[in-house]
Amino acid sequence: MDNWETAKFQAPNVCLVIFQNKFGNPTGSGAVSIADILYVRDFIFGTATPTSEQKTAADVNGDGMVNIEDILIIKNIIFKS
Ligand SMILES: [Ca+2]
Repeated sequence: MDNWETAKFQAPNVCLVIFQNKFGNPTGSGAVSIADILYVRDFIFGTATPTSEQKTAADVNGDGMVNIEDILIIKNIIFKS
């Protein structure tokens, strides 16, 4: 069982919310990819302004801020899948 499977088992309601918020996928493409990292980078550097939905999707650790920590988590999602 991988971490995602474990999370679904332990907190199915939280995972449903994450799914609805397009967790880690601010581009809204339906899959988490390098493009999402570039998007989040643009949010951090202020060269792109996220919608509230994109900000929620980019804030993968849910701390209310979009920063390098979120990029590192998205990177882990990409390379562990
Ligand atoms: Ca965050």
